[in-house]
Amino acid sequence: MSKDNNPNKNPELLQDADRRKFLNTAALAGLAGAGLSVGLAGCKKPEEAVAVKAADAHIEPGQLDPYYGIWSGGHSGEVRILGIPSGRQIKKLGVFVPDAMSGWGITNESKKIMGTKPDGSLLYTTGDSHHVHGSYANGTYDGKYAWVNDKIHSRVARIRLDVMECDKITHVPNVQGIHGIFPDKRDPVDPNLNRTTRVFVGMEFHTPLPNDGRDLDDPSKYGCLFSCIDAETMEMRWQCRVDGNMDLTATSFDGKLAACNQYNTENGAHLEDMMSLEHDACVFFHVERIERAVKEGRFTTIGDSKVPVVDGRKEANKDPRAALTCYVPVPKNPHGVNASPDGKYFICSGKLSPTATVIDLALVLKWYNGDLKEPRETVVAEPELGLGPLHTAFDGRGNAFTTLFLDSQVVKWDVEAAIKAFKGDKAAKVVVDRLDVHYQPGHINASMSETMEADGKWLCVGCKFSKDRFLPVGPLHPENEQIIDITGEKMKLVHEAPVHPEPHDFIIMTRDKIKTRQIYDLDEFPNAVKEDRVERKGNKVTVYMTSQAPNFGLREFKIKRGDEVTLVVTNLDKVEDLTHGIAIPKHDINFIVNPQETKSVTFKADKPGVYWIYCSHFCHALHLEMRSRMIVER
Ligand code: K7E
Ligand code: CUA
Ligand code: CA
Repeated sequence: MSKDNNPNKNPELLQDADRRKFLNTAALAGLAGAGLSVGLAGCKKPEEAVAVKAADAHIEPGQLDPYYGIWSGGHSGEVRILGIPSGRQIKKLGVFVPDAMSGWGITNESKKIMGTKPDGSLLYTTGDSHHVHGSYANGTYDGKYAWVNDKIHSRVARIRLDVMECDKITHVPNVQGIHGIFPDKRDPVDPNLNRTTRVFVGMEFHTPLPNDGRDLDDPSKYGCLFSCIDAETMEMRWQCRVDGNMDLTATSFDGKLAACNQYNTENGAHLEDMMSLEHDACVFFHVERIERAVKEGRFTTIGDSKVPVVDGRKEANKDPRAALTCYVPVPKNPHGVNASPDGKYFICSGKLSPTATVIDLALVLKWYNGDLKEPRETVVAEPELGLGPLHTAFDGRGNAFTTLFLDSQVVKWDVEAAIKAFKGDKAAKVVVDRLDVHYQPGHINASMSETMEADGKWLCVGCKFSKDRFLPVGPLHPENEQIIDITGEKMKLVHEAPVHPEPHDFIIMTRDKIKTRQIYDLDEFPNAVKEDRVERKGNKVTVYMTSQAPNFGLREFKIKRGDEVTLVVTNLDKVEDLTHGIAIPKHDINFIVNPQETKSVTFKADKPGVYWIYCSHFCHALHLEMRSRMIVER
């Protein structure tokens, strides 16, 4: 590629249709450093952008949004609950990181879920939440759970949607950088299990296996594992070793297949090595066969881990009729794999190729039957969409919506037309509409898009850069979640909202899917306080204290310097939203107790003096007066 053709220097080239294939050439290696940000130069000024008609998404004061949005928080480690289409943030959950407002990571109960070091402190105080997906029954959300992955520490968290709190976190062994996650939608064998029973996660970063100091500088010996977790117990079921890495994950509606797109089939350790091939892959997993292999003992284990590991590498899976995995070639460094709501296709975006690859799931099963020669024969369309395609959503009427990171656009395209065009039909009209978004979109999702009930109403686009869209707040800008009306032929941008960096992914479900609880049940907590009191065993002191607005059950209590104190608090209030906070100065304790809930903390009383335990959550006209005295004797 000559200098002038470098779109980094010459951004208008991005509009030139003949050059759109440029990312598909080996010359890309030369662009490596700056290439992926070229699109920034092509951003339009807001006044040139498609007209914004705010009324369409406006929710009147006092009105409820018709949809819940469940948003990941990226390196904030959180999950957020939004109302859609207003884009209003309703709740934030710490999940992988401490959050004083909710007491997440500060109470004994939350620490037990998050994991601790031998000294009782949190194992990790950072997280990187990427992908959120809900549990299924009968092909749609059942509103029971959502799962989210932590890329940095390879954890999978489950969120109970009735209380919108995390209730379990699984530390996936043997892996680094788990990225794609998806629950299955039904059991592959048992027709009675038409609901989620497993959660799959793909490993993005290949490492030595086990990663214990062996094979340090020999990437050819590194490996990646696809992991399966039991959705109910959250225990590991099995892992499957693959060639190459794994990025995003998708599952089929019949429960038979799971898949991950792969951008580094080269097994490269450096960026330019990861881009050397024109095709990477989408690797499919035959769930039933893998579980049969585990049952029959055809597995190994890695290091100290007892989790069965089956071999899904190409060499061991040459016979399609016995294969556990199928590698479908996809151009080039693809990103994103999404299941169409009709259950027929998985779509991988090309990222460095301007295409999306449509893979027919019935043909993948045919390949596993030995009825196809090559895995590539499962590809039924590969339309050219624009530069930097990443993620795809659906409207349930046969259209797909793909983000174009470099073009700063969403492209709406007709999947069946793309299939016709692939077969040679020159009249097929594949691209239906294009819309500029602001700017550089990553994830995209539509209302109910990941279910068979995709309703084609709202499309949300997670724009990675907001640039000039909001009041400037210093070098770091918020991200921009844009909301698009997709009920018509043309997309209509109707709303945008700044969000704290950086959500990666989100799902949008009708609000009737989720039934939330108003208050907890006292009996759910075995340690619920029935009577206010202080119990001492040696230097271990347990303080049992109730709260009922505007009083704590103990006006004061005395302990001795050096005591190990466990404070157990039960909130006896029975009114929803009547939450109390427990804050203890100089002891780094600050958490809330919801109505009829019990929480506890354990700490060392090492500073003699008087400490006012005060209510930190506004609860009552006498909220400021709601205090208890902790007296630490010397
Ligand atoms: Cu889902 Cu951001 Cu982890 Cu794509 S990734 S953009
Ligand atoms: Cu109790 Cu404020
Ligand atoms: Ca590659």
